[in-house]
Amino acid sequence: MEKQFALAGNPNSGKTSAFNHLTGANQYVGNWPGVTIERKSGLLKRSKMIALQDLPGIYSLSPYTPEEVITQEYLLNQKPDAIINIIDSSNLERNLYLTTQLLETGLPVVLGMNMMDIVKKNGQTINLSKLAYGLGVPVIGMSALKKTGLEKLIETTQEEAEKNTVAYPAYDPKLESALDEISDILGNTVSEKQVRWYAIKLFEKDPLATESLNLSSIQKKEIDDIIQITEKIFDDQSDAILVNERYEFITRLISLAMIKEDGFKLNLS
Ligand code: GDP
Ligand code: K
Ligand code: MG
Repeated sequence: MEKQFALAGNPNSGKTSAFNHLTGANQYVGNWPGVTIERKSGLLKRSKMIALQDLPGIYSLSPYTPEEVITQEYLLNQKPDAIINIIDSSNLERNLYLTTQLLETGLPVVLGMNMMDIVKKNGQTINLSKLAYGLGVPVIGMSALKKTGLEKLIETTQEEAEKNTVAYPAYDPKLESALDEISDILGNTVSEKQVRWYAIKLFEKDPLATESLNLSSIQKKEIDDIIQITEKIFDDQSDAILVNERYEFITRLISLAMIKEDGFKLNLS
């Protein structure tokens, strides 16, 4: 059986550079259905049984830009065997925002920490083991420019795809209990692996997810009540609650994984 891995990440994180090294001449270039956004897929040089998909560059998985919608639909409906999240490690905080959402798709995720040559040149050190521990998924240092780490990245992704395990950030317990309640209301409307994704999207009042689920009016009412109560507790809008929680998770991760050198305080913003 052929396996399908997808490269996802911010624009200019190095996805296409990695894709080109990994697939070589085994590439197919077309367009995504209905849009003029280029679609590149190919077979891995090291195994023709693994297809690689180069997804459009995005900063988040929202329903607003065609690139975000393409990526979201591909991940949720085509369900690749694993996501390779290519990170510009010299812009860790910004890049990890998308990571929190990729983890919530219910697919196995491996982080390809790209641009490690730049991190090194800047005199920064990222503790990859601690980052992996904090995220709950493998984190592989690499440089698509210097062609380092790519073999290990693919080997690790193959292992994760076999195991098919998922990990996702845990947020404030008050938010978590709202998400649990929404998950209960969803029941088996969605698969077990995707229930967290949809619970979060419904909590954020994401129109794309809401439309796609075809909920009963009772389900909608119960979910609305949970959202209203939680907004009161946090004194904030539901979508803003999630954004804040994501950044708090990322801040904790970075303080765990970034090592300050030479007594200088790192400026990560
Ligand atoms: P994409 O938008 O994610 O597909 O990113 P690209 O693969 O097009 O890369 C964006 C830019 O970053 C290009 O100029 C690449 O040559 C450069 N680049 C990619 N990977 C690395 C890396 O590991 N180190 C350095 N220094 N530059 C890289
Ligand atoms: K680019
Ligand atoms: Mg590209």
